[in-house]
Order: sequence, then structure tokens, then C-alpha cells
Amino acid sequence: MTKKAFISGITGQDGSYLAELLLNKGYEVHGLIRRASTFNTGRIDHLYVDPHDPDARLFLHYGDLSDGARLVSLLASINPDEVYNLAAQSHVRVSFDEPEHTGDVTGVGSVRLLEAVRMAGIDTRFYQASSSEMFGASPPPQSEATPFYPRSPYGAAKVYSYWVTKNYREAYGMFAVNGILFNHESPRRGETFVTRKITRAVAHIKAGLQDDLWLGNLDAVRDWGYAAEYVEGMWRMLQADEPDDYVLATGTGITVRDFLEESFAHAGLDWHDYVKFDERYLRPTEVDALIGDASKAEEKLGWKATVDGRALARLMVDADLDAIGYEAKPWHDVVNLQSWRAA
Ligand code: NDP
Ligand code: GDR
Repeated sequence: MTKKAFISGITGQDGSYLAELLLNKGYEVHGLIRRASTFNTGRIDHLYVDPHDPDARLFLHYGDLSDGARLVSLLASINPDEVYNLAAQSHVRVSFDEPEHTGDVTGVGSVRLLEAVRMAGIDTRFYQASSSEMFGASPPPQSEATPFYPRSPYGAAKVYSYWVTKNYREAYGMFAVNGILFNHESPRRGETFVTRKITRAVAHIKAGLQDDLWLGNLDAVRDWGYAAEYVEGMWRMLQADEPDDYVLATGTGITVRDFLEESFAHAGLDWHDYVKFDERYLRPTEVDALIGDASKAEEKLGWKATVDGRALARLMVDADLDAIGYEAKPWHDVVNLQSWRAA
């Protein structure tokens, strides 16, 4: 029997890697997408097959985590074996600008989906995209046993989702798990998260298309891993014998400044020449240091990260150079690229 998965947030970074992983494993994948006035499926277009094709295994459905009735009817008609709740207003800085919306989607949205599973009366396993932001001010290393101390409306909304997922597990015997994931990045990372903002700027500066890079706090420490590896961990959590909560992380932390240095140096540039400070990118309350202890996931799920923050910086710079058509070869200089663009 073909397994069916339902993914909210399929158009996001993680959703796209997870859809790829599940399709490769033979799943039929159903994704929730928001109606937008322009196409928002760029990250999954390469997976799309016309639904009229008898071999199609990826199906997209309009819906929104703010619309509970739609979630109930969708889940009842799809009857998935696994539900992955990846949808969220996921930007921490933006959550200070839009706290109510963030609470509604990133917090209450999770209970809408859990309740939809219950009301649809389906037997399914549920994954909640919990976050290291829940630890906030609790000092590293952070593990499943570390107390939560969120420092943003986003972090607080994720704490609510964490507890409500755990509550549905205990109250209704649902196979519902929290993956507490530390920062994970990739060439598909949204352009306003700091890693991608940096690597994209490196490529544009190298190509002579950008002069400056405006950033906020460079002292924050993050445990950056590679998103393609983290979605494998999500899947493994739902294949376990018992539902449980797991941290996924690399176990090493570097500062934003370190990531900057590695990214610029990889392209033969010195970041000091380009980076400027803009207080708009500061947060009213910052999370100073996140470094995860993922030993439980290694022991129980056999999951381990292999790409650390510095390797990730190099990988992302290469991808961003490729994306603008810049071949990172010594003989291919900026002048050539500019003439290529003009052609
Ligand atoms: P993205 O921001 O890349 O993707 C978020 C997804 O949620 C998009 O598909 C977006 O749709 C969708 N979405 C937003 N609002 C709604 C809504 N109201 N209804 C339905 N869908 C909605 O996030 P990531 O892929 O990076 O992260 C996936 C999940 O994991 C998120 O919940 C995030 O908070 C969490 N997380 C991420 C970590 C990371 O480092 N990446 C670490 C820990 C947790 P659209 O494309 O239309 O905007
Ligand atoms: P984060 O990621 O808040 O950890 O949340 P982000 O990349 O936004 O910030 C990381 C650190 O970089 C500092 N910073 C800047 N950040 C941004 N976005 N833009 C800047 O210009 C800038 N300058 C410095 C920030 O202050 C911060 O300390 C991500 C999201 O994916 C969440 O959804 C997820 O839950 C957590 O990771 C784990």
C-alpha cells in the first residue's frame, strides 16, 4: 500500500526537501498551499507532475492554517498516514512586527491542525515543527530536558504548539511528536534569514551587482545545520515505535560574524569592506546562544548531522554564485560576468 503524507508549509524550505524525500521513498504527497496573487511554488516546481498523469504522486490543495474547517475536510478526504505541520510565520524579527498574526498561525494554527486530525477521525502520525527558539534565554547546550524561555512572539507561539502537541499525545493517545530543530539552512533558505542574506550578498558583490550588506547583531551564536539532512530526522521521528520529542542539531555553534567571515573568504573577499550596521535588524529581545545536544536523536533514531555551519556557508555561497550564473573559477572574473549579463 502506498503511504500518504500531508505537509503544511510544503512551499517553504523544509517542506520542499521533505516532499522530495517522501516522493523518493514512494509516498503519495499532499501539500497545503496558500492562494497568492503570484505563484509561490518555486521551491517545489521541479517535483510537480500534472495531476492528470497516472504517475502523479504530488497533489497540492489550497488552504490556510487560519481556516480550521478547511483543514478538517481536507484531512478527511485525503486520510493521510502522516501529517507534518511545517507551516508557520517563521521569521523571528517579523514576529515582533506581527505578534498577533504570528500567534494565530504559528501557535493556534497547530491546534487547528491537531483538532482537524481528531475531528476527521483519521488514524495518523503527527509531526510538529518545534524550534530551538523555545529555549531562548536558557544557556547552551540545550537538550530535550532544557527549560523553555522564549524571547519573541514567535518563540512563545512555538512553545504553545509544543505543549498542545504533547497534550494531544497524552489526552487522545495520538502519535504526535515534536522535532525541536536548531537552525537549518540551505540554498533554498528564505532570502531574509541571515545565512542566505549573507551568501546571496557575497554572490552579488562578487559579481559587481551589490556594494553593501546591512546587518544587525553579529555576536549571536547559532548551531547551523543543513536542511536536507534535518528532514530525514523528521521522517525518522514518525517511524519510531513510540511517539517522543527530539532535538536535531549539529552540536557546534558559531557566531554570525564567523559565518560572515567564512562566506566572504570563500569568494576571496574581506567582509569588513562591505558590511554595515543597521539597527532595524536588531530584535527587542535577542537569543544570544543556541547550541544543541542531539545525542537522543543519535541514540534512538540513528540520526546525526554531518554538515556544520562553516561547510554550510561554503555550500550556500557556491549555490548563490551558480544561481546568478557566476562560475566560481579563477579565470572567470567579474568583468566577464558583467559582459555576459549585458549580452
Ligand atoms: P519557511 O518560512 O521557509 O516556510 C514556511 C511555510 O509555511 C511556507 O510554505 C509558507 O507558505 C507556509 N505558511 C505560512 N503561513 C501560513 C498559513 N497561514 N497557512 C498555511 N501555510 C502557511 O520555513 P522553514 O521551511 O524554514 O521552516 C519550516 C517550519 O519549521 C516552520 O514552522 C519553522 O517555524 C520551523 N522551524 C524552522 C527552522 C529553520 O531553521 N528553518 C528551525 C526550527 C523550526 P508561503 O510559501 O505561501 O509563504
Ligand atoms: P533565527 O534566524 O532568528 O535564529 O530564526 P535568523 O537567520 O533570522 O537570525 C539569526 C541571527 O542573526 C542575527 N542577525 C540577523 N538576522 C536577520 N534575519 N537579518 C539580519 O540582517 C541580521 N543581522 C544579524 C539575528 O539577530 C539572529 O541572532 C530561525 C528561523 O528559521 C526560525 O523559524 C527557527 O525557529 C529558528 O531559526 C531556529
